[in-house]
Amino acid sequence: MENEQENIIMSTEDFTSKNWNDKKWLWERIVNINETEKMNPPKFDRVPDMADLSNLNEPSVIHNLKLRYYSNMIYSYSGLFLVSINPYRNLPIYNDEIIKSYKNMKRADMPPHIYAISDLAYRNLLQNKENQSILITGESGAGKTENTKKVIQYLAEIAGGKIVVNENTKEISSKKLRRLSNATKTKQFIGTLEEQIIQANPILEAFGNAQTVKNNNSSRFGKFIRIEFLPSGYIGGAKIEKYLFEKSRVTYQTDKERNYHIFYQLLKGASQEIRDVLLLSNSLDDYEYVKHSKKSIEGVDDAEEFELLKESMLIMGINEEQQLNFYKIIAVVLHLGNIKLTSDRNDQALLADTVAIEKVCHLLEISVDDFTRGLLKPKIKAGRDWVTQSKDVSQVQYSIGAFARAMYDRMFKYLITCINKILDKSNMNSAFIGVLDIAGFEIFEKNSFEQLCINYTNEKLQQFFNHHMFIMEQEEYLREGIEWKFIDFGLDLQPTIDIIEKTSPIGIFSCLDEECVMPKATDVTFINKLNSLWKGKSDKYEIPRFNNGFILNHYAGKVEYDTSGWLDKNKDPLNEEITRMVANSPNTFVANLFPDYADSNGPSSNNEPQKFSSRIKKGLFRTFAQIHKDQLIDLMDKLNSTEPHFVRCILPNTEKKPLKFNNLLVLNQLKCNGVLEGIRICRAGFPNKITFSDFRARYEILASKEIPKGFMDGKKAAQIILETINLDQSRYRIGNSKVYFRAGVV
Ligand code: AOV
Ligand code: MG
Repeated sequence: MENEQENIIMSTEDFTSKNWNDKKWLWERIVNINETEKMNPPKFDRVPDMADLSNLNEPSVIHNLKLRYYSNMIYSYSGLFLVSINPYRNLPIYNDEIIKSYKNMKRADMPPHIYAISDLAYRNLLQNKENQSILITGESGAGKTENTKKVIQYLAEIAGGKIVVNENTKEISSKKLRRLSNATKTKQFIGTLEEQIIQANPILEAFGNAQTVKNNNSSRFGKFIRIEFLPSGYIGGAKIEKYLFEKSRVTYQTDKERNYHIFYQLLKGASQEIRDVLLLSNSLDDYEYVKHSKKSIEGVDDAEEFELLKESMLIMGINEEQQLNFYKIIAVVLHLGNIKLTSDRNDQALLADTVAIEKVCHLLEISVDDFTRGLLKPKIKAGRDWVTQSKDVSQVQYSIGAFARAMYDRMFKYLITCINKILDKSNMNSAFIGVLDIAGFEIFEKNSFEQLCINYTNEKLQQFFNHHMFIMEQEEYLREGIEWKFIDFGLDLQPTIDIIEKTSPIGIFSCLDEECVMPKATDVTFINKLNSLWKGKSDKYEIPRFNNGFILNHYAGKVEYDTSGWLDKNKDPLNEEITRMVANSPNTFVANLFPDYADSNGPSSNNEPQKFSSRIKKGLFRTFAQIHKDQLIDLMDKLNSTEPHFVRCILPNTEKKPLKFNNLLVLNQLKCNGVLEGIRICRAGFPNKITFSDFRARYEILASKEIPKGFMDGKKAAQIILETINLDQSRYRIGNSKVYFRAGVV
């Protein structure tokens, strides 16, 4: 019988002989019964916690998630953490009433929700006096940023409302603040702290998010938002830390993607008055840095978004005059993109016309002549003398691009500094809940340095998760003297991480940094060196058959990286002469973006300007790879000092459509991000733990007769209580300091 079944495997011939009207064969497949997995009885359909499934296997987890998804239950528990599946439509599950219903509730008493995790973090913060973190991960488009906003909304609602930020707003309650239209009428409106914390997000998204193939509102930077709490439990302040910002998008996007939202918002939404000041037209087609991109996003009105942005800025306390400074940088970038060059007979670059450069210099308040000269023929030191260097068109094009990217990058950083100045009321006694929202793992047709940095970050976080879930948990059992056989889940991601970040043997980042200071190095010498270092040394590293680059085996899949342009991307060197001019502009906003260049060094002074390599040596310049690696180390330290809560976001389909659930796509994500193993350890282990003193305080009443008056140590008391209530011995363990329970017992 079994053999018979195995023989019925569809061959290609079968396709031609099929009756095309009978489509059944398209989805019906006959399999050996021994290769199938056990189903759960229907009473388990839609269980909120997958750890409760009696038959735990991949198909049943998928089946359950899918049933829940189609019933609008996008959140589920998977043992110790929350799984969230992007609904791609607005569900009525995020209002004030629902927030109230989660306050102070036990996890088991309410349906799974991001609010439940937020509440747990808040309660733990108050009870255990320990900083908390909520780590939201998942692929690009899976819903990290949306969930991050919900966490902040929840915390602002349950722990806000008592702080008055500004003298002027003392009499205004946080509810009244919702009348945003007033904000624009009075033009001086400043929100309460909670309102400001919430409004920081639309500002950050306007400048730091963009449409990509994967996500119409893709975060091109990572952020760790710390919400600070006073001992009273009320919100005392907030701080935003930024990681990894994709500045290359400012000057280049594919035709299926867009530049940062703010470019479109400003060009489509700015008033004539602002346009006049910024010398801008209202046509995207007039600007090189946006005209090749997609122009609009389905369902998004950029002009309307611009109005909302201005309101958020006002609530934040950034007035219209200050806003204009930021918009000015956007305009400068747009005009920079329009500078047209031609070559003279000696292949040296010349301006084709002066319109764009005049606009740039007018806005930056610097001399057009100096700027033009500095751009086309920068002076450099050769031996003891200053010589004028001639540049060809592509070299000048590069320095214009690098300058535009640096302007935008520094402006974004400064914007976050401004927001932090307003939100950060650091208090010695405060504790925090940090919410981490980074750019998710991504694989495009072409993957470059940006993707490596993003995927490396995701790999580190996944490793943090694996370590926390699988290693630390088991180490704790051993430490507590609980009988336990160590399970190796085979999820150590260190080999891939090492290839990227190790300095000895030299990893990708170090190799790139070394090449960046070699006089004659190119992208080709870099990849050759890297391949010679890693070829055949690790099964995580492969060499592609075509293209210059390498293949790296990440936790979420193999990615082929194309290494062309990496040397430039890693250092993105600036034309120091023009940068220095800007740093010395009388326009203080502009000048302050480049404080590190604001010295008088240059051909006109006696001091030498610093060459790129000497800037690196003096620590004045750090490569992109170095900065990113150091930031990540810092982030990991921070996370390690908190109690983490994990939220795994899942992408249901790649078409950005509601009510479409692609089984294989979901399964692959569950495998990669450790959801399935997470359930396994949760069921094999003892995920719920209570210290002896807590346990006694809560449950002593169950054994009041058995526990004698007078002193008795916690362990003994716990033992007596557990024996008295006759709890099956397989369902708990008594450690050295805590009682451990199997899932669902408590
Ligand atoms: P991401 O943060 O995980 O990707 P987002 O949070 O930006 O993904 O989600 C992508 C889009 O999916 C959003 O713009 C919404 O349209 C929709 N969406 C996600 N979650 C929800 C939800 N809970 N309710 C309704 N719609 C939702 V990236 O930042 O690309 O890695 O870099
Ligand atoms: Mg995002």
